[in-house]
Amino acid sequence: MKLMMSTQPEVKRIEELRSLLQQAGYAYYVLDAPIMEDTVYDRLYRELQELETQYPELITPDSPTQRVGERPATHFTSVRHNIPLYSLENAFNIEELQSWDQRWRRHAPSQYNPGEIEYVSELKIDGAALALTYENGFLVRGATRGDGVMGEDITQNVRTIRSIPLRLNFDGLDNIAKVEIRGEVFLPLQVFKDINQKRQKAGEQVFANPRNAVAGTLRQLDSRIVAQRQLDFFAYTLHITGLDDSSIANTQWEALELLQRLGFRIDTNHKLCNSIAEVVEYYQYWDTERLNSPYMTDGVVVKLNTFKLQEQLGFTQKFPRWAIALKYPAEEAPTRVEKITVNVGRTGALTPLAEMFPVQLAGTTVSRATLHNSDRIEQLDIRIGDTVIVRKAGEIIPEVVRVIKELRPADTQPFIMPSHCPVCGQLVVRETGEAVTRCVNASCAAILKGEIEHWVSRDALDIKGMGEKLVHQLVDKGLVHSVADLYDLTESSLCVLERMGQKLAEKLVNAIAQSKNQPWPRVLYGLGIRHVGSVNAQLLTEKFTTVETLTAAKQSDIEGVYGIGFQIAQSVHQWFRTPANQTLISRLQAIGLQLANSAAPPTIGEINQKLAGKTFVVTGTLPTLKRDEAKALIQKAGGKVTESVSKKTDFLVVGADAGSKLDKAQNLGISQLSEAQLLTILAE
Ligand code: 0OX
Repeated sequence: MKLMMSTQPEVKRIEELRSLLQQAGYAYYVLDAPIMEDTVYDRLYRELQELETQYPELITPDSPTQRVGERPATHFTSVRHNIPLYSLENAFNIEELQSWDQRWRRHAPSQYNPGEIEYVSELKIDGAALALTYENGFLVRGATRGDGVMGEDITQNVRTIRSIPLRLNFDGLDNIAKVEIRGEVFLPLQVFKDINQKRQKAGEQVFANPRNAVAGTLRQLDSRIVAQRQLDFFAYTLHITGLDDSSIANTQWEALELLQRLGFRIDTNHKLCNSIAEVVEYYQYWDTERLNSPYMTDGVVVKLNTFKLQEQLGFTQKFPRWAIALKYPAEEAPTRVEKITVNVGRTGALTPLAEMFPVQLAGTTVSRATLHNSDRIEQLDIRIGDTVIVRKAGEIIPEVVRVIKELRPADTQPFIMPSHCPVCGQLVVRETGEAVTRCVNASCAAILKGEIEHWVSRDALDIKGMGEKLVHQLVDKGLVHSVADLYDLTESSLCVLERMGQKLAEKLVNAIAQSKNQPWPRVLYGLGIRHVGSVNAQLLTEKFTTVETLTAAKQSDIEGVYGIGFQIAQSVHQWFRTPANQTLISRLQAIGLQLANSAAPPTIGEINQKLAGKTFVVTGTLPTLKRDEAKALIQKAGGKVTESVSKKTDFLVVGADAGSKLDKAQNLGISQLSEAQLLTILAE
């Protein structure tokens, strides 16, 4: 890349792009009210990236392109918190909440009128606490709680969280030299579910709950992986240094408002309560309502509202006296294990499942729970016939927490992992040092079904209409013995299946044929190589742009890819060394699947001339662009911009409060475009 000296227009354009992207990111991730389409965002982002590559001296730490680090960290350093991060005292029932309310009053100065106390009730988000330091408005540090005194510096990972501003919105607040913001990092339940689904498909261990997934993600050394996980953040408190912050916020209520002004997301379900009875009402309301929430909550945090009172009360050894967490009871229930069955997954792993007498938990009926592997069964000492406690919270897979040994009947049966695969009958293998027992028969129907389900799944070849039932039928009827056989299916061969009409068969054959256009990273992911999820597939295909180069690669070459560790490299290398897999690749190649990256997408320069020959007039106040910015975008794309509307005008770009130009354009029947439409055309 040839580096050049920047000139005024480039400086201006870079600033313009940054501001646009920051506004769009804020609207999307904090306000949850997008102002531009993804394609437009991507296009503007790419333009900024290209300009910054040309003029690296213009890169600033708050640029939206600077969220993901260049290279993985080797370790995290320990950092001392300027102000300790206290944890919260827990109350497990309303009596304990009331007793806290009595207790803090004994420490309060006498001028407080007991009847005039305000509490702020907040939902207790189940994630990980995070301390963010901003200096002169810029994010300089993100640290975990650790033991409350020392935490870990995870700034590189924190920067990838899109709802955390890299620069504060200092509208009228620019005298804040240093501020520490605290809050909770969490994973929305849907994202958590998707991550686990992908991990399961990639043969990786699933996270037990969103909190573990957050903790595991924040500890990732590779910030590119963190960026993929879509962590989110709610701020709940702030400490300003070097300024009498009481002038800005005197109460927790005002602090939450201030955090929003500074550009943070807060959980807006908080409520100002005037009595403990109101707090209890809030707690009871959210006990059921929280089941509809898109993120996990495990209680209510109650805080005394005024900072003055908080200061006067101070802290005990461990907790603030002015706050408490009132927890919801965990969703647990006793039931009986009726039998233990064994499921065989795509990777051949045998997973024992407890089949239980159905119980109601977290609003659903639970009759099955994973027991993970035989070690886990041994640890918990579960026997068929035992009464056990099962737990389920939100979307989490139910799990057996413990056995109630006191209730164990005399005739319980221990579980013995089968020596042969329950599906194909072949001997199973448990390698030394591994917890998992596997079927290693490559033509086992269970493995084959899993492989095909994975191949057709949304993130892989995305073959619409190929559900689990259909895949099972195809394998059971012997129509498909490998993913490559899908491409030999015809309408007539499909018509032998149950409930398969001519129309549906035709649709499926088309969908299968369409999948030949799916790009190389998806195909690689679809192969279902252990440890190769969609992120790793993307990373690998960036370096190995063809299947030939990946097949020929040494294990050390694969390990040399940014983000790919020893275990993944070994798995990929072995996969391509296996003769049966090489045969599969040859067949897929002959079928015409994309086993190489196609030419790079056109650059901005190449697609720029799309408005050539068209004349535009811009009028009114546009939602995000200044009129000059819109004009510059049009001109850059080859369009001509004039000041007045005439018969020669092709399009009028209209914003709010447009005046006579709009009237004239309407009279002349000239097409009108909103800003969003213009940006879409530019991005298409
Ligand atoms: C939460 C949460 C945690 C501030 C000082 C002591 C506790 N998990 O949602 N902590 C706090 O407050 C801190 N608020 C919350 N909402």
